[in-house]
Amino acid sequence: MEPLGERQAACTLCEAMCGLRISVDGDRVAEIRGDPDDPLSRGHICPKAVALRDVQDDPDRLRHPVRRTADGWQRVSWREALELTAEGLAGARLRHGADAVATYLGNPGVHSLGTMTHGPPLVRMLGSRNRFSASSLDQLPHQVVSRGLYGDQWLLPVPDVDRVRHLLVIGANPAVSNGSLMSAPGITRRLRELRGRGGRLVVLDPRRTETARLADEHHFVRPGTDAALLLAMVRTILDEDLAAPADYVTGLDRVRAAVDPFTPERAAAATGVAADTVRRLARDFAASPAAAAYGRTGVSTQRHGTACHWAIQLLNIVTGNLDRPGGTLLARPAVDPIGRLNPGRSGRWRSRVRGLPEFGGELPAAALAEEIAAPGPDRVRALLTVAGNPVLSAPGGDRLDTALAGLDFMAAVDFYVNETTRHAHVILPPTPPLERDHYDLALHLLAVRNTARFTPAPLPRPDGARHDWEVFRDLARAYRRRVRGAGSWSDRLTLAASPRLIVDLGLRSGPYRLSLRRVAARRSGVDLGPLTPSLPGRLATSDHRVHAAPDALVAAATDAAAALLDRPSGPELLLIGRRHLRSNNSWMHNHPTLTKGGRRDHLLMHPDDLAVRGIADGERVRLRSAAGEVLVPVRASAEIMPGAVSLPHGFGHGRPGVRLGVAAAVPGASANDVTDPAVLDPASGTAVFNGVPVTVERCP
Ligand SMILES: Nc1nc2c(c(=O)[nH]1)N[C@H]1C(S)=C(S)[C@@H](COP(=O)(O)OP(=O)(O)OC[C@H]3O[C@@H](n4cnc5c(=O)[nH]c(N)nc54)[C@H](O)[C@@H]3O)O[C@H]1N2
Ligand SMILES: Nc1nc2c(c(=O)[nH]1)N[C@H]1C(S)=C(S)[C@@H](COP(=O)(O)OP(=O)(O)OC[C@H]3O[C@@H](n4cnc5c(=O)[nH]c(N)nc54)[C@H](O)[C@@H]3O)O[C@H]1N2
Ligand code: SF4
Ligand SMILES: [Mo]
Repeated sequence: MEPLGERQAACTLCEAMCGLRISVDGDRVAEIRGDPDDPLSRGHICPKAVALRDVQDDPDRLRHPVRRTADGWQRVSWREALELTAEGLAGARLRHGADAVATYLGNPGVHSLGTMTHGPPLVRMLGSRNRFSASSLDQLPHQVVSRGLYGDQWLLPVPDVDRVRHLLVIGANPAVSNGSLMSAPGITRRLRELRGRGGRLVVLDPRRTETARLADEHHFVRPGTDAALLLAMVRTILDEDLAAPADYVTGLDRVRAAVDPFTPERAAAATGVAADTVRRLARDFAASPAAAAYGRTGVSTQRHGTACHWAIQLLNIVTGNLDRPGGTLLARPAVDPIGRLNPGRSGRWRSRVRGLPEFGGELPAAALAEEIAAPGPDRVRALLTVAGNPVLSAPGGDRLDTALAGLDFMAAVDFYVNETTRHAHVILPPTPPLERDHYDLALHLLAVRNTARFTPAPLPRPDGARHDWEVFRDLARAYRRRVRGAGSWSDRLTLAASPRLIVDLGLRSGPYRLSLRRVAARRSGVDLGPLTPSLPGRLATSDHRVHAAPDALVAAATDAAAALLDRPSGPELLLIGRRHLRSNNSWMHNHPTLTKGGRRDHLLMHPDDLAVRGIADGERVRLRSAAGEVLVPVRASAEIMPGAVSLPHGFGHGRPGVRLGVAAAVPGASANDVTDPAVLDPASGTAVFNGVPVTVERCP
C-alpha cells in the first residue's frame, strides 16, 4: 500500500469540469476537495464531486464483464465478453446489413477522455446510419443554429460571464446545473460578482428557479412559447433602430422579414409576458455596453428549440455583442477540434420509419424505439449503448424499454445495470472516473476561460480492469476479424493509439503549440487567459461572414409563428422538467452522499391549479399526456407559474432486474413515460421535454 497521498483530478460529473484534490489512502479515496489553484474552477466544487467516491466504492458498480443468462448475470472474462459482443454486432451486420446495428452514445461519454477518443471511430467502423446520442435529447438546436449562422455546428459562442454587464438567461438554471454549453464552475459566485459590479441578471423561466432568485428580474414564460418572446425582442431592436451589428453580418433584411409577425402584443398573448415588458427587455438588452443572451435546455428541448436559439444568437448578433468581451465569444481550446469534425452536414439520409433527416451523422434518439420495433426487413436488430440510459432519458422511454426486449443482440459499455443495460446480453464495464486519465476534449470548447489540464488517473486500477478506450480498441479488433475491411484507415489508426498520444498530438498541433508534458507539468492546469475576439476569421461559412438568415432558420421561425401566434392556449397544463443539485440525470440515485435530504422526484404544481382540481398538497396524482401516464406525488408551490407543472427526469428505477441498491427505495416515476416521442423540434429533430400538454387528476 502506498502512503496517504495527494492527487490531482478533474470532476467529470458536469460541464463545469472542476479541479479536484484527492487524498488517497492506498487505493482508496479518503477525501475530495476543490483545487484552489485551478485557473478555471478556483477551488469550487459542488456536492456531486464528493459522490465520485460513492461511484468508486459502490458495491453495485460492475467491476468485471457480465453476461445475461436465464439465472441472472454471470461473470465472464474480458476475452469472452468482447468475443460475444463482436459476434453479436458483426452477426447482425452480416445477416441483415450494416444499418441493422444501432448505437446510442449517452451523456457521460462526453466526460470521459477514452470514450471521446475511441468511441466515435468504433461507432463509425460499424458502418450504420442508425446512430443515436444524447445530443438529440439536449443541445442539438444550438448546433443546427451554429451550422447555419457560423458554418460549423461546433462554433458555439459562450457568454463571457466574468465581464458581462447584462446577462439574459432563458430556460437555464445554472445555479443548479452548474452551467451547460458554458463551463463556468462556481457560476453562482460569478453571477453574484456580475451584480456586484453593477451588472444585471434577467431570467425568463416558467419556474422561479434557484437562478431566478439571484436575479434582478424574473418573468414567468408559458412553457414552449419563448420563440415568440425572443423573436419579438429581435423585432423591437430592429424596429427601434437599436441594432449595431458587425460589418461581417449578412442577411439582416431577411431577419427583419422573418421577425415581422412577432409583434410584442402577439408575443404577449402567446407567452404571458406583457408587451411593454417585451419592449423593455429588448431595449435594456440593446442599451447595455456588454450584454449576452444565453439559453439552455428549457429552450432547446422544446417544440421550437431551433427558433429559440436562432433568436438568442440574433439578439447577440444584432446588438453587436457577438464576439465582444463581455458579450459572447468563442473559446479557443488548446486541442481545437474545429475543422476536423463533421461541421454539421445534414439530410444525407433519413430514418426508416418516420423519414427524419440525419444531422451531423445522427438520427433523433426519439426514433430509436420505432426503428427497433416497427416490422420490416431493414429494422434494427442489434444495439450498442455507451454511457447512457435512454429508457429513462429518451421520450417514450417505456416503449423503448419494450422494444429493447425484442432485439436479437444488445451490448452496453457501462458500469451499472440500469433500466436500459438490463436488456443487454453483455455488459462491458470500463474503469470509473477516478481510475482513468483525464483531459477534457469537449468542454474546453465551451468554457468561459481558456485553460488546459491533464490529470493522470488518481487511483490505480485493480488487476484485470480495462479502460473504456481499451474496450473500444479490443472490440474493434474482434469485430474486424469478422467484418474484414471495416473502418477507415484513419479510424483504425486512432483506435490503435492511446488517448495520451492523441491528446499530445492535439496539443502540439493546437493554437498554443503545447504538449502533454508541458500541460501535465502544471498539475492544476495551464491558464491560457480570457476569451478573446476571433471573428470573422474563425467563421466557417464560405464567405467568412455570419449568415444571419439561413433558410432552415427562417422556416423554423415561420413554423413558430403559425404554431404560437393568435392561438388561444388550451385548457391543459404544460409539463416542464427540473434538475436538482444532488441528482444527476438518470444515475447516482443510489449514492448516500446525494440521496440524503428527502425525495426530489415530486411534481411541482401551483396551489391554484391544485385547488381547482380538489387535490391536496402531498397527494399522489395521475399525470397524463397523449403518450402515457405516471403516478407521482405532488407538491404545492407558488414557485411554478399557474398552468405549468414540473417533474424531474431520470427516475423510474423500480423495474425488475435493475441493480441499483438503495435507489430501489425511491424508484420514482419516469417523466419520459409521459413525454411524446412523436413530437420533435422539426428543424433539429430534438426531443420535446418542455411544454408537453398534460392533465393532472386525483388518483382514486
Ligand atoms: N424528460 C427529460 N428527459 C431528459 C432531459 C430532461 O431535461 N427532461 N434531459 C436530457 C439530457 S440534457 C441528457 S444529456 C440526457 C442524458 O441521458 P443519458 O444519455 O441516458 O445519460 P445518463 O442518464 O447520464 O447516463 C447514465 C448512465 O451512464 C453511465 N456512466 C456514467 N459514467 C460513465 C462512464 O464514464 N463510462 C461509461 N461507459 N458509462 C458511464 C452510468 O453508469 C449510467 O448507467 O437525458 C435527457 N433526458
Ligand atoms: N445537478 C445536476 N447538474 C446537471 C445535470 C443534472 O442532472 N443534475 N445535468 C447536466 C446536463 S446533461 C445538462 S444538459 C445541463 C442542463 O443545464 P440547464 O439547462 O441549466 O438545466 P435545467 O435545470 O434543466 O434548466 C432548464 C430550465 O429551463 C426551464 N424551462 C423549462 N421549460 C421551459 C420553457 O419552455 N421556457 C423557458 N424559458 N424555460 C423553461 C426549467 O424550469 C429550468 O429552470 O445540466 C447539467 N448539470
Ligand atoms: S460543479 Fe459539481 S458536478 Fe460539476 S464539475 Fe464541479 S464539482 Fe463536479
Ligand atoms: Mo444534457
